[in-house]
Order: sequence, then structure tokens, then C-alpha cells
Amino acid sequence: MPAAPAGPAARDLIRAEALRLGFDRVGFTEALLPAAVRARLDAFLAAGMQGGMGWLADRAAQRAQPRALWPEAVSVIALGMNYGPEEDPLAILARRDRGAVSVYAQGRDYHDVVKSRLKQLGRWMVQRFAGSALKVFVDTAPVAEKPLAQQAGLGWQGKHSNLVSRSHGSWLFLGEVYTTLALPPDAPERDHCGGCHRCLDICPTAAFPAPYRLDARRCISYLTIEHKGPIPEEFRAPMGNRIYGCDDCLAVCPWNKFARAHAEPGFAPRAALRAPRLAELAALDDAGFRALFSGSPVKRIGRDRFVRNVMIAIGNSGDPALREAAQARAEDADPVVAEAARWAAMRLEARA
Ligand code: B12
Ligand code: SF4
Ligand code: SF4
Repeated sequence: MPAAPAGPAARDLIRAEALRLGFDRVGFTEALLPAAVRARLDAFLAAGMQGGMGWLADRAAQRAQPRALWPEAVSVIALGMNYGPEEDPLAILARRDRGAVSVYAQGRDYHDVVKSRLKQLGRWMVQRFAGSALKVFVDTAPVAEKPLAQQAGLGWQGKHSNLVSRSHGSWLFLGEVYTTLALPPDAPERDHCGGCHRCLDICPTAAFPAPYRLDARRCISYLTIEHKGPIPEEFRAPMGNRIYGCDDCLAVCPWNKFARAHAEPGFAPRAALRAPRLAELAALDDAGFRALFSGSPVKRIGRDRFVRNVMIAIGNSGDPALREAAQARAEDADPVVAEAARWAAMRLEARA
């Protein structure tokens, strides 16, 4: 399909509509990424830093280059949705009888919230610009979301590798529209990290081999969400009470001083996930897990992986009152849960 002509007026209309739909940042760029993006992805994969996320390697060519995924793509609209927390996300780390669920997972699944807005924007664009075509993405497709967002001016990839925005700090979800419209690009954002290295210093598991480079195998977000099987011993104590994801490197970024709490009702934290009691989470069976996490991103890891994480947090709690909750799972039908439960009970016994 030839590029549908458009221009600055079309771009302004799209920006206004996206903001009206609830996106907080909107930027435009050509559907073309520099070779450095592919080279960095290849280096990451060659070092095995993706761990068990084999899907990152499967479609590397499409991930690193929009037109390898969809040859008709002419422009990319990069969109950001603010999910800034209302409270200090690190305060929960001191409450060792509670589980820490990362900010992004305390409300409704962002995939659903962002995707439904992207579809609304897409429907509007198809009507407004007859003859144009588009595809929308959030997170799960082979799309280099952070490099595209940087190129479209939304922010820059900070030393923790996430996109940082001068207006919203670390707290933007990203989504994209690939379109056949030729839209004038915005200026890319430049790096504003300067001499800062707070995010690198705070990481509990030393997951950054160098600034801008993340070894996912060491990241608590990977270990609690993506990793199947037992949590390697060396990461168990540093996990503390983090049972789903991790916010440490995001939360310490000085650019968060410009961030505001989100205004999206879907991202409001569920009361049950703000500071859940480990003892209650430890007792979850399949049905209880599904009921508690219906509509939440936590649901996708399943009961067994979740209770495995809860067992590690109990082992780190230093609270002998939680030993019983661990012992009750020591013969769990899932061998990974059972092993983590025995580890937790043993650690608490040593402290009793
Ligand atoms: C795989 C993945 C993960 C993995 C790996 C993360 C990673 N950094 O690669 C794991 C499970 C660990 C993860 C964790 C998280 N994720 Co994630 N994840 C993704 C996913 C699906 C792909 C990212 C990817 O391609 N990684 C591959 C590597 C090679 O690419 P990279 O991140 O760009 O890293 C390279 C660059 O930093 C590059 N680089 C850039 N500049 C420079 C400069 C120099 C000088 C050098 C040398 C290198 C360099 O080198 C790195 C390679 O080593 C994206 C969605 C998407 N489709 O893009 C979401 C995404 C990145 N995740 C997101 C979120 C929110 C998170 C968490 C905050 C969730 C949480 N609270 O637990 C954490 C943050 C952890 C962290 N510090 O990155 C958001 C980030 C939003 C944003 N503002 O950036 C995304 C964009 C999803 C979304 N649609 O909103 N995630
Ligand atoms: S999310 Fe946590 S574990 Fe992962 S890199 Fe950031 S601070 Fe380290
Ligand atoms: S904490 Fe500092 S180094 Fe890390 S992303 Fe923010 S500004 Fe950059």
C-alpha cells in the first residue's frame, strides 16, 4: 500500500484525539530504527541475558525494525500513559509480614486499559483518514517500544534501561500505532541522566552489568514474573518481600519529582493488593488465586509461581509467626512451591 499522505495538520488532530482519549504523552517518528537497536538486542541475546524469555530471540528482526514486522508501516505514533503512584512505592518493603506487589500490577491489567484506548484511537484514525491502515501494539508484540518512544520524543532510555520522561519520570506505560500515514516526526529526546547512578546503586540483585544494560536473569521483576522453576539461592534473600515485580530502580529516579499521580480509574490500586498479608496469600489455592487476581496482570503467572514467591518472602520475613504458613505448604502438590516452603520454614526455624 503506498504511503497515505498526511502532514502537520493530521499530526495535530491525532495528538489532540489521543490526549482526549486519556494518553498523557504522544510523539511521532518514522517507522525506522537505527542499526544500533538491533546490535544491542543481539548483544543482549548473545550474552544470554534474556534467560528463559526465548520469545525475545524468536522475532528479533521484527522487534528491532518496524518494517520487518509490517512492511507497509510508514510512521509510528508512540503513546505514553501515566501510572504514577499516589504513595512511596518503596515504603512497603519495610513491612516484612506483607507482600510487595509492584505499582504497575496493583490496578487493572494495563494491557487491557492501554489496548482499549489504542483501539479507540485506531478506529477514529481509520474513519478520519480514509484509505490509511494501521496496527496497534502494547507490550506483547515484537516491537522495540522504548527506542521508538525515545525517537518520538517521549523520553530517553535511562541507565536502568526504562524510558524516563521529563514530565512523568519513570511512570509511563508505552503503546504504539504503526500507520501508513506519512506524519512529520517529532524531535527525539536526548539523555538527561548525566552523572546520576541512583538506579544502578539501589538494585538489590546487582542486575546492571553496566549503565544502560540489564541482565534480566538477575532482575527481581524477571525472577518473580517470568522465571519458571525454583528461584536461584543467591537471589532469595535480596528479593525481600517483593512477590510480583520490583520498582526500586524506577522509584529512586530524581526525574520523578516532576511526576504526578495517575488520573486513570483503571490504575487505582486494589485495596487487597496494596499491602497483602503473606499469611493469607500463602493459603491461596487455584480458585482463590483466580478470584483474587481476576483482571489483574498477576493472574497470568498462575497460582504456583505466585505462591512460590510468597514462600520466599515468608522466608525473608524474620517473623517466626509465619513459620506455620510455610510449613503448611511443605508438601504442596507443586514441587517448586514445596521446596520454597521448606526453605522458608528452615530459615524461620533458624531465627526462632
Ligand atoms: C522483556 C521485557 C522485560 C524484561 C527485560 C527488561 C529489559 N530491560 O529488557 C523484564 C521481565 C526484566 C522486565 C522488567 C520490567 N519491565 Co518490562 N518489558 C519487556 C519488553 C516486553 C521487551 C523489552 C526488550 O526488548 N528488552 C530487550 C533489551 C535488549 O532491550 P532494552 O530494554 O531496550 O535494553 C537495551 C538498552 O538499554 C540498550 N541501550 C540503550 N541505550 C544505551 C546506551 C548505551 C551506551 C548502551 C551501551 C546500551 C544502551 O542496551 C540494552 C541491552 O543490554 C517491553 C515491551 C516491549 N515490547 O518493548 C516491556 C517494558 C520495557 N517493561 C516495562 C515495565 C514497566 C517493566 C518493569 C518496570 C515492571 C516492574 N515494575 O517489575 C520492570 C523494569 C525492569 C528494568 N529495569 O528494566 C515497560 C517500561 C515502560 C517504560 N517507561 O520504559 C515496557 C515498555 C512495557 C510497556 N508497554 O509499558 N521487562
Ligand atoms: S526492577 Fe529491581 S531487580 Fe530489576 S533492575 Fe530494577 S532494581 Fe534491579
Ligand atoms: S536514576 Fe539517574 S541514572 Fe537512573 S534513569 Fe534516573 S536519572 Fe538516569
